Amino acid sequence: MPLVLHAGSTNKYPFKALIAAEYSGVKVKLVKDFEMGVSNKTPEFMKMNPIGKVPVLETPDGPVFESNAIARYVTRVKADNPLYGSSLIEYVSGVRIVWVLKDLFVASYVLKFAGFKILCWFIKGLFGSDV
Ligand SMILES: N[C@@H](CCC(=O)N[C@@H](CS)C(=O)NCC(=O)O)C(=O)O
Repeated sequence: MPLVLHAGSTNKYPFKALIAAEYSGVKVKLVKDFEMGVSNKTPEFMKMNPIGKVPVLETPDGPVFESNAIARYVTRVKADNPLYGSSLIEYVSGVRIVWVLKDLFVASYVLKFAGFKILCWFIKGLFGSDV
């Protein structure tokens, strides 16, 4: 029986779980007729995720929310999944890439918004405060 994923079909977050499921050979299907802002505010949905956000995965172990947690759940459903690497060191290398990329992403995001101010401070430092 496929695991049921609650989210709209155009939402970016469930893609993580769907991609992980595809690579792992685990069956996951999107819930039918999901309507953002309606389906995720029903009492049944709020029981699965009290924050009311999607995606949520229904599993035999209970509901799982947060897209990265769902992707990991889906991946771990398959025993000895090669996505986890064939050894502990391979697994750690994979995890490390994720965190390095996340740090880079956060750094680039901060720079995008703070970059101009940092540049101004830098120029002021170089040429004095009249710039
Ligand atoms: N960190 C969460 C983010 C999920 C998220 O932001 N979901 C949005 C959809 S894009 C949502 O459900 N928003 C509805 C709401 O906040 O009421 C994850 O990765 O699952």
